[in-house]
Amino acid sequence: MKDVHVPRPGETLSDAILQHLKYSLGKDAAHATTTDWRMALSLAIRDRIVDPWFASTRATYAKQGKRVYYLSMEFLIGRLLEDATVNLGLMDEVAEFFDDRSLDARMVMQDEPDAALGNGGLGRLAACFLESMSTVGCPAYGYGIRYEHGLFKQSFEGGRQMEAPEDWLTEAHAWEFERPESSYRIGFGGAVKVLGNRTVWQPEETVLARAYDMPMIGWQGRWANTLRLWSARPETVFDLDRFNAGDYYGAAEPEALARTISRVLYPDDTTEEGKRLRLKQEFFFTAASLRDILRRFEDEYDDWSILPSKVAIQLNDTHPAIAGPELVRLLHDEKGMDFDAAVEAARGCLGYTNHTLLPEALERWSIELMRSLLPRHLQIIERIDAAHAAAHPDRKVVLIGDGDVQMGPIAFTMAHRVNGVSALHTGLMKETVFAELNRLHPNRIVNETNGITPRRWVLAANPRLSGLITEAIGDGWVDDLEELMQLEPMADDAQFRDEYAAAKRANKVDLANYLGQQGLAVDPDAMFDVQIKRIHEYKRQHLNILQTIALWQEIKDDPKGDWVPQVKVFGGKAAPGYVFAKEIIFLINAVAEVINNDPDTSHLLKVAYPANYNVTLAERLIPAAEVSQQISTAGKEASGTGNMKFALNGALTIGTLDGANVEIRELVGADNFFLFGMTAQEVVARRQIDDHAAKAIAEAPRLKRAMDAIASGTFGERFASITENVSGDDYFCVASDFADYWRASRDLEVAYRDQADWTRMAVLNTARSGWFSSDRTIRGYMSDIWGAEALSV
Ligand code: 26V
Repeated sequence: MKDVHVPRPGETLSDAILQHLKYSLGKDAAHATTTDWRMALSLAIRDRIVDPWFASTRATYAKQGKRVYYLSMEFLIGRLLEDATVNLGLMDEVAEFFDDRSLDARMVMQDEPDAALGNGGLGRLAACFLESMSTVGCPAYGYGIRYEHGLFKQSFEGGRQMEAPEDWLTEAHAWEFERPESSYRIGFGGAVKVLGNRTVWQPEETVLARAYDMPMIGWQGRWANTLRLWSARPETVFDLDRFNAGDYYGAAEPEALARTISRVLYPDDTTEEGKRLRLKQEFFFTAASLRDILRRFEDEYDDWSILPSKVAIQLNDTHPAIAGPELVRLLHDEKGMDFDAAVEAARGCLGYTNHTLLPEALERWSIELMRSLLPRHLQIIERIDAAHAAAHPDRKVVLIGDGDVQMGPIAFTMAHRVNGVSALHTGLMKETVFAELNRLHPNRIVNETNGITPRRWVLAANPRLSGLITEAIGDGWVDDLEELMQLEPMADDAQFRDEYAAAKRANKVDLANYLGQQGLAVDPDAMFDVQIKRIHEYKRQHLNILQTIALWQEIKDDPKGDWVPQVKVFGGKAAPGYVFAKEIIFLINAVAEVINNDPDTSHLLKVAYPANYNVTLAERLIPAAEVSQQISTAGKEASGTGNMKFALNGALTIGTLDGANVEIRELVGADNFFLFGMTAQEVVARRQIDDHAAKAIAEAPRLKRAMDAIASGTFGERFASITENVSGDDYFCVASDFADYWRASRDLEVAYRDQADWTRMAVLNTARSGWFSSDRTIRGYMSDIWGAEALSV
């Protein structure tokens, strides 16, 4: 997209939009489509970002301080126009502009493609961090991959998940600037040669990494950082000889092969798939980012030993963990630094965040794969492993073992700080996966509990609540979220509660209308209960649906009873290869089909499962939610971040003592949180009991009845894989937690009947959740891990 319009000083936003419509897009207002308006608005907003963006870069250079580089395979940024508009304080002006033309600003903004360059929590966290780093003035760059296709689009056919490719780049957007001058040659394979006293890697295959930059503007436009995404392209675009010989497909082959690397996001957040391509993607973006980082350093300094005082590199999970060996290779092989000094310098720069304890998600690569793609890195890893062994002769942990290169231990040994993402998770890291490494390096593991950006997740997503809060306590809360504490006394103020409840009710009406458009009528006065996240056994959507079936059965026994009408909302995608998760989706849809069409109960209980859950849908669901389902098997959810979004927006949590639920409960108060289930320790003990699931089912007649209904075909298919799993091995303890979950669910309903008290608890959730701002998290990383200072322009 060429921007041919140059903004003039003093030009109003509305002039700028019209100018762009005319001169950048070549359209006149009478014939402009929604996309034309959206692009004209985007360009006008973008013009207002460029100056603060340049000013931030200048301030960063002038200060010569430490810069932060956040390396992540995923950035689930969603739509950017609304974020940018809100952060520049231009929302009212934009709304007015479109009002005047009988257009709806929100609709215009929702025309933007939702960039789904991530799978779930880890990618969305990276996006919140980008926004917070800009808001607090942390000089930082995000580095990732410019996937042509983000996370697949989900639809349902006969209740089953279907996947279609996502295509965000085919739709126009205004946020990226191509940087052809920033291209690096990235190699794979080949051989390692020793030339004199130097070791040289001679790759056999190379691709180019080309940079695309997106500005990330912070609150009130105070600071803007850059998200730099790498796109893979061939060194030779085209094989002319093959073309001339009539081999047209063959002629295009080099291009197709190279581009494959940045073609598509891996849609799996638990298993290691497509290993070779995945490792290539990881090395591709990590190597390009490191070259860029060193190039910038070299422009300013000539002493490699000060690298750790100028550069902090954060590894978002092990996906960029090859950064350790690659940085050592660059410093030692290419810059001539002594090997041990290179290792020390690399470690001084690197930090590693762990996001999961699930064994199947811990990355390992076979030695053969590593040798064939990254032969020099394998040697470097062997040497680092040997040095570690020499320093700790009694150590059992190895970087290469069981035929595999172990990325977790590599990330750990190559980082000066390793962090978990909630207090519980960090504790479990110390006791389990990294127990020995923690003993050898006792001060390396730190905790940085996750957070979420209040600009997107309250201010932009929930304008009704935001307006009410600002009216009550001013707008300081937007960048100092703990100011929400001032709302606490208002929990006892009947008038404030009424206004708070009215905002929630209006959000529920919006959601009811949206679901209505999709063919599901729901009562906006029912209790809105929401579980949105990736579908996974440990997250236990099947526990929720079993409880829903049991509730439906009880209502059917006594349809005239005094029930709390409720809408159970599910949202989420399953990895395409994750058969059990897809079965859970099928079961939820099958149950919905029966319950929603049951004339005895459908006024009391509905199940909604809108397809294609993404950031945009989350922004719709969370403000309307009254109950937040956070029901993972304790010890399995590293943190969760949805749980924080719900609490801030005034939904009450029903949850286990898992991940950040623990901290949410401590902060909002145990009385304002519906706790159930076993602790992480109890789960481990429970699994030792023979037939624990069968025993639990024998003691929970409601669960038995719900399972029998499934098995007898009440919902069409019999879903044997699910019932057999829950009554058999039941690793995730669905059966053992069921009875207590049922109890807590009924407690919720009792509480819901007292609307004034419910609202009081909701207000307290909002008031006491300010600590979960990602601004707080980022400040924690800056002081505990990065040693970086905030700047301002
Ligand atoms: C692993 C893999 C394996 C190969 C294929 C692609 C892929 C993509 C992602 C992952 C790791 C996923 C780890 C993850 O997303 N963890 C989540 O991180 C959130 C942010 O810290 C946290 O709130 C969630 O509890 C945690 O599950």
